[in-house]
Amino acid sequence: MTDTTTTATDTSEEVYISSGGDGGRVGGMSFETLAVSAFIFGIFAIVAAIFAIGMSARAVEVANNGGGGGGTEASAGGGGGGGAASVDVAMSEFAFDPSDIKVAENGKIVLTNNGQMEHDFSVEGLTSDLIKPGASGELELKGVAPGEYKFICTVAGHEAAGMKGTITVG
Ligand SMILES: [Cu+2]
Repeated sequence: MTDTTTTATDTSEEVYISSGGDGGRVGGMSFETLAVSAFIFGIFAIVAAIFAIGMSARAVEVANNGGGGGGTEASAGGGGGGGAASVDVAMSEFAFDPSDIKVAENGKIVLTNNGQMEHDFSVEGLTSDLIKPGASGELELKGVAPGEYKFICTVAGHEAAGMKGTITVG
């Protein structure tokens, strides 16, 4: 009895496999249901994907807006600070600190003498007063065109000893 049932089942399976069409209807109910479920699931997946793409597009927009704002702030800061309007420079024996300076066009150098000797600051024919040890002074760079220049201390021997540097105006 049991063997017969098993055989019958085997037979129907064989029919299903071999004929396809008939088997599809008989044993295929669950198969069709699976197919429909997979199809529906697929549609949901596509909708979800489109939604996700839309969300990421918005995220990109927000990021771009944020970046744009940041860029505006950066350029605003850069306008005043490709070189700052005022740059502090310390002097000593025998160096300027910093020796690589960036200053805005028509800006000024604020000098502080931390050394034991008098020093000055000279660039493009403009020279500060001699600044005594412990004192401070300024050199306004009015009329100096944007560009890169060498600056020095004009006291005899100081440039050769190291009191020189590069200044970028603009
Ligand atoms: Cu000097």
